[in-house]
Amino acid sequence: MNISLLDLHPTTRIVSASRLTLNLPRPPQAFYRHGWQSWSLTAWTAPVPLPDPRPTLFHPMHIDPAYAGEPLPHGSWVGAVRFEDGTTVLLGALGLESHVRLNGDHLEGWYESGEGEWLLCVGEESACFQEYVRRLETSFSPPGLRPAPRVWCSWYSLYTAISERLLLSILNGLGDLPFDVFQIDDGWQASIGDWEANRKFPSGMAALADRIRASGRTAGLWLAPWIAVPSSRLFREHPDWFLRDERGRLVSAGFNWGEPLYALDLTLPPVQDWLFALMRRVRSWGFDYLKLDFLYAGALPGIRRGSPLSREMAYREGLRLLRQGMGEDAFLLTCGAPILPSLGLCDAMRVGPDVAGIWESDRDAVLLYNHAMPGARNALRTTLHRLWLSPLVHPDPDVVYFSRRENTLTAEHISWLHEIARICRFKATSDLPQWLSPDERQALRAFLEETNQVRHLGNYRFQIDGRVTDFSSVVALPDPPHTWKARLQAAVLGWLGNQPWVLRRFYAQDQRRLQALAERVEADRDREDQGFSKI
Ligand code: 9PG
Repeated sequence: MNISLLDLHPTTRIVSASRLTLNLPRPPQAFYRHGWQSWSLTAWTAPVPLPDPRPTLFHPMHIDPAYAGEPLPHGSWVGAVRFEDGTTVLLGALGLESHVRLNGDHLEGWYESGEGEWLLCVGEESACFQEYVRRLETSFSPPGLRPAPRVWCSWYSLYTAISERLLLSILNGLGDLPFDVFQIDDGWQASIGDWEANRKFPSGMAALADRIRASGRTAGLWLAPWIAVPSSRLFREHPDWFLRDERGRLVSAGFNWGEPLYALDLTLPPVQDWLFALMRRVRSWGFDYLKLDFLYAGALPGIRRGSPLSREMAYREGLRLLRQGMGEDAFLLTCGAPILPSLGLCDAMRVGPDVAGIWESDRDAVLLYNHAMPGARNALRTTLHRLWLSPLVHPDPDVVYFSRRENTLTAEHISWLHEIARICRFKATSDLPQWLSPDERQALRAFLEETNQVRHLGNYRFQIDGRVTDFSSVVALPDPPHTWKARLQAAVLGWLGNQPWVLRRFYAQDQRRLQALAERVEADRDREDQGFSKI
């Protein structure tokens, strides 16, 4: 179907088409590219192709791997263009497996198969996105949103170096700080795929959930239920449960924890039974807040042997099953999650890559042109471009810091993180109580207690409790490497990043660093256990 902008009267229209081309009056000034899953880059960019992020081994974790190598500026489900006078044209699908790209002065949309509905909207940027989210609401009928809890999450201070002993001392150290949820992240499980307590949790997960609940908080737990590493018992016992391609080869879900990742085939009945039982089990341990991660694995391209569902439909049915297993009363935060197929089934969704105690890594941002890697700037950039989702799901911008330990962020960076959490109304931190000075602890308490008045002033400007915060300088993207020297460096780094032995060495190094960190924290604990500052 071919539509000229001049035909767009009124300025909002719904059309059904498998492919659609919108003829623009002239090439636009900027293109809004919407990344596939939580961590994928989402931003207004120049209307030109951008390099795919490197290393390519990470593609399943960072972009929609089905569209790696797409030469034109491209996005998942929705795309928009902006002209010099600020006029925005949005093309947004109301169904799954749909894509938008900019081809000169044509904005093109297509469904991977069959046809579906599209919203076409011309006008002011925020009005167009508001209209889009209003239409999505009808398609994905989300339940009423319950308030987002205030979360203490173990990841961003201890990473995998958690243990029952350390977590209990932290729980104690948090005292009466107003956290609703105490969430245990990666590091408790026997393996990725084997969701049982490891040796560092000798009393078992139910006992720990009991202790958390006894402190008056909801117990939260992280799992990545749809992936496994080859060394896990799950993978060794059930290699036939994993997604394969048309030649019978395992489909890659990326590489992490020093190993390749593989994805479960969610359409297989034994996999479904196993997943349902897993959700029942973690609820029976006492965890009522679940952070389910690496969910993109459920929608990777592959041959699904249980039913002929398309990839995002298989994802959605898989998520529905997890939801049924955990029950409507659990709070579900999805992470690493394809955005549209998750709507209506989760309470909150990570809408950007991971925050980290660094602003931006030159290696990742410039040489690897990867904006999905952990870092405060990457997290802020993508989150800022997904705030329009907020009527349908709580956007989780990831944690904020109050402690300055193990952290190179400036006061301004830290304040931006605080402000985005206020805008999203989703407040979380991983700060260790023993690392907080009395002033920092007081500031954290005030942050958690306050309710905020937020008004969007346009572009990247917000009025929050009477002050104006402008994120304009955050969102810019660096130029892709262009000198021959930078291109060569990028190629070498990209190659190295694709070598499992290199990644294993980095992982081993990281593990040693984390071990040392855990020992330091344990030592602090022993020294300070007697007297946490109580404010
Ligand atoms: C636990 C973490 C935390 C975090 C999640 C997720 O390789 N990667 O691209 C990659 C991206 C994100 C990531 C891990 C690896 O973090 O977002 O909050 O739960 O898993 O492992």
